[in-house]
Amino acid sequence: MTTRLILVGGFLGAGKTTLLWETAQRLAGRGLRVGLITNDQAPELVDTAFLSRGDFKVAEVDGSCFCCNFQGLLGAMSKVRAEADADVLIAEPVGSCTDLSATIVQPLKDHFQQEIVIAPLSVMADPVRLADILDGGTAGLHPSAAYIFRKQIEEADIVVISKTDLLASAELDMLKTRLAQACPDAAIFTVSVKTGEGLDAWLDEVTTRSDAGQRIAEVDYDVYAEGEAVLGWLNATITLRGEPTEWNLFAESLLSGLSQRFDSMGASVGHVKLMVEAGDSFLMGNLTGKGDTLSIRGLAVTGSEARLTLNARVQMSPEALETIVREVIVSTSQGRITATPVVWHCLSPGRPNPTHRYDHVVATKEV
Ligand SMILES: Nc1nc2c(ncn2[C@@H]2O[C@H](COP(=O)(O)OP(=O)(O)O)[C@@H](O)[C@H]2O)c(=O)[nH]1
Ligand SMILES: [Mg+2]
Repeated sequence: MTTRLILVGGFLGAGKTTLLWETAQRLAGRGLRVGLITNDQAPELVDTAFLSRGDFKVAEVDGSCFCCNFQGLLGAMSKVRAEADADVLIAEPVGSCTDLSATIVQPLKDHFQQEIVIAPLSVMADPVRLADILDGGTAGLHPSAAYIFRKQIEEADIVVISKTDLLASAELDMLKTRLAQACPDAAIFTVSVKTGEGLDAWLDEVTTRSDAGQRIAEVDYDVYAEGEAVLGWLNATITLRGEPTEWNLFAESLLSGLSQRFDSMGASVGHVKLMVEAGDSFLMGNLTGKGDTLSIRGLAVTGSEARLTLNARVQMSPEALETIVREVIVSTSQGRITATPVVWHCLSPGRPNPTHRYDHVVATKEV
């Protein structure tokens, strides 16, 4: 039996996990069995915790990106394939990762085409960041992180402009035209998971096409490594206990406290996301840039105990990030809640060192 693999890349905060969730539901609605694969530099991933709340099997590759841990990706694929008896696997690589065509798609085509049909490499792009990058800007990112963003777009078989509900239709048309000029060989799709716009059209494409990895980008690994290394990376799980608390207000105050600190330092936010789980209810909080990107979804019931999972990727040293997160948790708790870290990982991503890197496009076999 062959399984279809849909890889959804794109920069931190582009909307990948949100798309994975919605796509999994829609594919299940089409009668397909779906497995999901998440990826991060460290365990305790909000994405995994969130996706695991659905009815789908989820495997996490952590400790390194897919490209640098190709065996880990293969292991996760076979695990979730077996557990879910999956027709379709959807995998989300780390948002600061690029060169996936050379390091993942080509080796998979070379060795596993009998078992795995690979959908065209989809790369999601937040429309606000994309517009600035196409203008030659850095979208508020470090220049080397903006380089990663550009390389992700350059290698894509399909560029998916996300969050189209944030744009007026004339703005979206203009963005598509500019993107088509910049990437003449890529297919361009637009989606909003919020409104459902464009989702089925993209889904039809990635469930029928199998010409993945049509091009390989030239990537300067020194710049790529710098773009990742400038980010402090924190994954933590924290138990919150104390006086009865409205967790939605707590989460909002925590994120806005963090955002104020980062913005006042001029520190560029790749992505800060959190999940608060209280009993059976949970909420998700996100920052994908400055304070105006703060969003809270879902509802965690008021109570005196909750579990907080927090992931932050912000341009500063891991030590500085750790200090700020600790301080803001304490100030948000106002002496009424005791925050006890259960797991705490703080790091700066190491130099990418892919298991494989192909310098040529492997032909797709007829299936
Ligand atoms: N307005 C809007 N926001 C979205 C949409 N899709 C995702 N988001 C938000 O974008 C942020 C980042 O989403 P996430 O899926 O975690 O991004 P990832 O880092 O690429 O996996 C979250 O605040 C989401 O709620 C969309 O279609 N419209
Ligand atoms: Mg994600």
